[in-house]
Amino acid sequence: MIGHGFMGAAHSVGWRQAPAAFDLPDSVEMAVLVGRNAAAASAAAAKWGWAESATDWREVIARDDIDIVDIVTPGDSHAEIAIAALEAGKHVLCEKPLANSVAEASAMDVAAQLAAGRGVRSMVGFTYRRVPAVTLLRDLVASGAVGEVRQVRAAYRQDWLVDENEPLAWRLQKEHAGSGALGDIGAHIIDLAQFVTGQSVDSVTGVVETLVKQRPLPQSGPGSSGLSGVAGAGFGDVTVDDLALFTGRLSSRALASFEATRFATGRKNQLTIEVSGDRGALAFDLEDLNSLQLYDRTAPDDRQGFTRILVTEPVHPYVSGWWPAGHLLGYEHGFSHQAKDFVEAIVRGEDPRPSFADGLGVQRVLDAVEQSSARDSAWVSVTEPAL
Ligand code: SOE
Repeated sequence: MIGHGFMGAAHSVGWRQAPAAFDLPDSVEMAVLVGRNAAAASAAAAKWGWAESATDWREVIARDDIDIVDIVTPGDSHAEIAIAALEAGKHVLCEKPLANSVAEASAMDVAAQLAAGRGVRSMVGFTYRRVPAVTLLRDLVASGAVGEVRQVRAAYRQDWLVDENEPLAWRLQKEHAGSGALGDIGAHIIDLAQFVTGQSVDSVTGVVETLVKQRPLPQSGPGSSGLSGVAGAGFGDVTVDDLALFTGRLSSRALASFEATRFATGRKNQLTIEVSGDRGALAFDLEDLNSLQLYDRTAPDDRQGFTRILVTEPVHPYVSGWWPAGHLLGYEHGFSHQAKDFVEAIVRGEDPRPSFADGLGVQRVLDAVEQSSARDSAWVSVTEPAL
């Protein structure tokens, strides 16, 4: 695993628990954790259960005893590491967003397709697909539970930038993060909207805004989580968006609204998605992640209303690996489901989803939203070449 910030911790828990919860077709050894700072990497490796630590990712991907490379660094290094690892014959799991630009994501997709021809697999870490209630939502939409999809409403809302003195973490710098709320959390809801409907976002209109243009520089370089830090002397420019509001037209011509914000005061990490169709509706809220709300228009008149499905039963996706019926799962379980699905795909010789092509598709939507915002919110086709 390369990187060891917040996502490194989450992925480590996933890798550690997946073989215990699920009957994987091969063993998983957490071999090496790589970080630039030797002492920090060594401490993280000890804390999260990696056998060794190292500082040079190139040396590690050249090792014969490494089969999988998991990339959890900021977006500015995804393309370089992923392409090198795929060329070295390693299966690659890369954190979202796939890259910082469409050009980088395209190069990664090309490398992934060439590697797939040699039996080398790749996947992008849109982990929320693997929250059982989200997987169930997708399955129910596919089975016709809501009928024809007419509208999707998706929002990912955080508030960690409301304080204007919050320091300039790497997530606020375009050269490291690519974009702000748009790419960091907007990418998740674009992926989810496409995943649960089975449709692509074909065109968008939107606006992105940077509300606080300068922030205190962090005390000792950007913190590794990119989410917090201690303010030091001086100020620097915020070069990414703070919030993004956009509308997408799906391939069926249904409309989807998206809200990605770090300024939703009081909302710490709220992700909601609602799919409305001519037969019913389904709604998911990450703050209540063990359940799903179903509305069935065909139910008798005296029983109309959203009903809560508790997604805690062995029949539900992934749940049978964990606790007896009715016992709850949390944020971290999605990372185990991701590790499980990736290992299974590798051993079965299948290309896992979300693929780098899926990641590139999301990147194109992100790019189109920025283009739309720069053009007074004009509609922009997602396949349109960058300006
Ligand atoms: C920060 O906004 C962040 O950690 C995202 O980068 C993750 O993808 C999301 O799961 C939680 O919030």
